[in-house]
Amino acid sequence: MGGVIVYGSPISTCTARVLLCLEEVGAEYQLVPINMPIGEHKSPPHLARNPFGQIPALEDGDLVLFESRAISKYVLRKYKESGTDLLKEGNLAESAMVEVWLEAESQQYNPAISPIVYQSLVVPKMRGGAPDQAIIDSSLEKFKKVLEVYEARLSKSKYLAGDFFSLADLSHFPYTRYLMVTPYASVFESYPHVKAWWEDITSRPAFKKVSAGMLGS
Ligand code: GS8
Repeated sequence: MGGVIVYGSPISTCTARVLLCLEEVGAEYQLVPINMPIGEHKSPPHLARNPFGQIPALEDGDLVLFESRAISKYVLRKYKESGTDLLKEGNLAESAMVEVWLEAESQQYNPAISPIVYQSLVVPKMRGGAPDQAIIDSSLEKFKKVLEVYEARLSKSKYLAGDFFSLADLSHFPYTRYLMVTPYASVFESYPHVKAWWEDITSRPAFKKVSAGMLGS
């Protein structure tokens, strides 16, 4: 089988980010499952791919990459001939806006949303524990402040970086997809432009395909 190799798991948020990029550009790829419950991500062969012992990693011949956002950019650049341009690198201002909202995703949105998902989904379903409501509540407050900024932005442009779909939008998918199967999905109801944006991006075929491999489908 040709194409690039992704080491990860279809249920993992960061793996899903990379799979979405591969699906968007229509690339040929192979997903090699890493069995996290038995600690395969900390095994020497995987540590050789990702020294932090995390998933995903991507292998393309001799090139081995980790960090899902960096892998995503590599995939989009490698397959730019596909005609799917999610980085807008031919335009200085547009590509800068893609970077701005990609940073907003990793530095603002992700730190606020991920504890909500972890506490209300991962802890009860995968760790057999009870969610810490104090963490959920404080993260929800933080997340609502982030959503106010997103609501203002999305009332001015259809997508985050401008009136074009980009990696910045795509990158928000994995954690938001899991928020939507928690009791806190209704938080989007108070932000109509954010809700419309979410409905738009989740109607893309690549999103439907990757979503089907995640938990709670
Ligand atoms: C984070 C990877 C990560 O947290 C990236 O690739 O974007 N910044 C990195 N991976 C998680 C699975 S969530 O998709 C992981 O491997 N966790 C196991 C661990 O940290 O031991």
